[in-house]
Amino acid sequence: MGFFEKLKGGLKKTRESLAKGVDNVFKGKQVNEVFFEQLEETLILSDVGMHGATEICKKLRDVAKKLKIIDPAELKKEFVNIVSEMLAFENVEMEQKPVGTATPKRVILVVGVNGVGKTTTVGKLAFHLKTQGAKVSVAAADTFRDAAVDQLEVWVKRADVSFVKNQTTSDPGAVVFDAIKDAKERGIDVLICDTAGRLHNKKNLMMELRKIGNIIERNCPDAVKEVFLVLDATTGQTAILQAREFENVVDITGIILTKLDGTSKGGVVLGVKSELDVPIKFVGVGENIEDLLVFDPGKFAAALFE
Ligand SMILES: Nc1nc2c(ncn2[C@@H]2O[C@H](COP(=O)(O)OP(=O)(O)OP(=O)(O)O)[C@@H](O)[C@H]2O)c(=O)[nH]1
Ligand SMILES: [Mg+2]
Repeated sequence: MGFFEKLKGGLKKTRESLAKGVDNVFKGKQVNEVFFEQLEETLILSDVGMHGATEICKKLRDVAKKLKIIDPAELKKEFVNIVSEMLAFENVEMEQKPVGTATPKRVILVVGVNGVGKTTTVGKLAFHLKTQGAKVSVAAADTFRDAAVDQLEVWVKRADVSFVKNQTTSDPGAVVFDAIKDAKERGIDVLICDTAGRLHNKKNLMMELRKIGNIIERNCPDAVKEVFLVLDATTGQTAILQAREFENVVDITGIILTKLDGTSKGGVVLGVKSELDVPIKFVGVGENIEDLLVFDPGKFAAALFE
């Protein structure tokens, strides 16, 4: 299956709700106040959120006025353009070149609350980067949940990449430290660190993440450091609230939105972009290793609305 078909397939439920609702509005007779009110309401009800819905409608109003469009069908194309422009982000960090000859060149910390799909995503991401030719290693820094290391190891085997674990320690920072050392010895390009989604309490979790971040900073000063926040699309607007909490603790460089395939709340993608100043880097559209897609704003908007 091609990239676009896969994306479209993953968005099936969202297409059935959000895209259908939007289509109905655009079937209206005339672009007027009622039209914009209906569009805004449809977007808000489809997890785009108040902020995103208002932004889209304001831009669309401006375009309609400027181009003197009164036929809704004609305005649809502009709507898709606005959505893809809104989702676009200037800095494509995955392509940013690391400085000097750092090893590892890139360290990715994967964070998020429990159950959102971190470990699965680490496996998929390792596979994706390996397929692109990178030498990848994965660190099992979820030392909290008993089965976490074994679960990750299954993914690492599937992806066929290096793995660093230490089941004798409960200190995730120690595992990351070991993994960095190992990565330097082996000449690893990208080190991906899985983390716990739950500790004894939220404060503990956030403090641990900050500590891990400091260890990476101190031991890999020249590497490109990324923090990917994993959000579960099925939780809709709650995902945005979670992101705000993590934003206070770590510098999130990208968002990975998982489980798009299982939800009609895919509209949250638009909300994420409009509410948080962080780019969406990947979307998860299934439970298999190749079910992680690089987020492409134009293709996403097209797959959803065309
Ligand atoms: N359908 C679907 N399921 C997914 C996707 N990503 C993850 N999952 C499922 O979500 C469940 C939780 O995934 P994990 O990777 O264990 O989540 P986690 O964030 O590591 O969980 P904790 O380690 O407990 O915090 C698993 O059953 C995954 O198969 C996705 O894109 N689509
Ligand atoms: Mg996990």
